[in-house]
Amino acid sequence: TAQKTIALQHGAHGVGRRRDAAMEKWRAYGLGQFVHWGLYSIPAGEWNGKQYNGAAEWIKSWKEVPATTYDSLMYQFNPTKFNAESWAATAKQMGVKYVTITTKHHDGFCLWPSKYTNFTVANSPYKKDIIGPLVKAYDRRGIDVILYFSIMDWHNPDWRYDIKTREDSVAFDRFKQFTRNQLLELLTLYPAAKGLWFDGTWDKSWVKQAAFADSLEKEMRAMRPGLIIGSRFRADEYGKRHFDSNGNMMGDYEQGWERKIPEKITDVHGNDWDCVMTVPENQWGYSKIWKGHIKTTDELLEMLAKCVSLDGNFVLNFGPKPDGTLRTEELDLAKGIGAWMDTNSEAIYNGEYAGLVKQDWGYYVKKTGTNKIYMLVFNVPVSGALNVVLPSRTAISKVYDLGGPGLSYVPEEIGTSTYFIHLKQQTFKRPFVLVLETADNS
Ligand code: JFZ
Repeated sequence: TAQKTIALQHGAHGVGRRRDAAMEKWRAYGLGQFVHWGLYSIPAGEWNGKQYNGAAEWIKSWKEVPATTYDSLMYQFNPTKFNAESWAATAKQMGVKYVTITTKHHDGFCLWPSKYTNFTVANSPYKKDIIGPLVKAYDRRGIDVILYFSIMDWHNPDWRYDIKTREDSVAFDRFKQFTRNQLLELLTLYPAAKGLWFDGTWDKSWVKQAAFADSLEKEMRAMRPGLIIGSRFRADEYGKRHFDSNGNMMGDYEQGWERKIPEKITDVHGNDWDCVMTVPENQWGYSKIWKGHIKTTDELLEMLAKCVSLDGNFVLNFGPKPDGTLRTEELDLAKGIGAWMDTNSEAIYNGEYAGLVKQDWGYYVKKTGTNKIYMLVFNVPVSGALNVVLPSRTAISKVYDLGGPGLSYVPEEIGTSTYFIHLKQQTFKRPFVLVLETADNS
């Protein structure tokens, strides 16, 4: 059924994937890192001995926490063990290709010395810029940096959740200028940053700013050709977010896959997307106690495989401690993922949806321009036989394991372009990758 298209001034400005070099590079990343760091790492999910039930980075919003007491945590922010190079080295070893760093979360505290507010690192005992050294350290290692920025700002007195009075509107106009100033400041200070990751854009006050947000987005893009902005920045003039009133995505990639992964390729509508994921259920900032299920290396690898197999990137969150170091659990996961990537990253970088019928053993990934199909195997059947169904007239010419030089298989053709790959008799303790080299046999 044909939908009527309505004229929009502030909807999507392009339909379909961006094909410039910056976005092609983003699409090929596969694996990324998220970093949530700010004043909230100091209380770490606890206030006066009581456990906060929500996410640690939201603790300021808890009724137990007086706003001014929270804001005075600035005078305790002194991460003497912070070393940008060592964070970047961990990320590099893990195999990530991009990192998204919180420059300012909802609490409004800036990890860079913004000249538009006093609520920044410059006025903490630490005094120094955090963002600059991180951008430099990651960029130097070939890891692209994206700046996370929360529009919602609990510290700025001009922030409003909605605009109901004349006074609200005057205050929010000041807030819009403040937001613009900070964003242009970030782009000016950190020319190496490749994109902006927006958050805190769901309140009515901001949703009503279609014209302002649209023009600000244009201004930022003009300032930084190739700049990457997700779908969580602005709404159209009817207040539609992510997708405009005609159903077209606003921004360069879909930012709605938060702690969830699509099931099938049609769920992503041909758009670029990434999934951001926490290690425990829902903690982004450092939380002393991790309640509930803690994801393991192999579970995270399976999520990575699934994302790449459906044309997305997978981004794992880290919540550094107030002293500037990473917690052991996260360091261990980084190491585990990195060790697997050392062997298997060929199946992740540049990986794409393979267009094959999904099988129960795991996920297919292909690479355009090659004759290779990767099988990322997470569930080995008791029979040891992995089923592969290729398009008709496609034959397998070679099968080998990325992890075992010389470990190859002779597939059994059980039907037209349908095969069993009989695994050698052994127990499989870790996920592995088989490469299928294909040939046209028409
Ligand atoms: C937001 C933040 O509130 C949170 O603290 C964290 O920074 C996370 C990455 O982003 O939380 C959200 C935002 C959007 C959704 C869920 C949580 N969403 O669209 O489902």
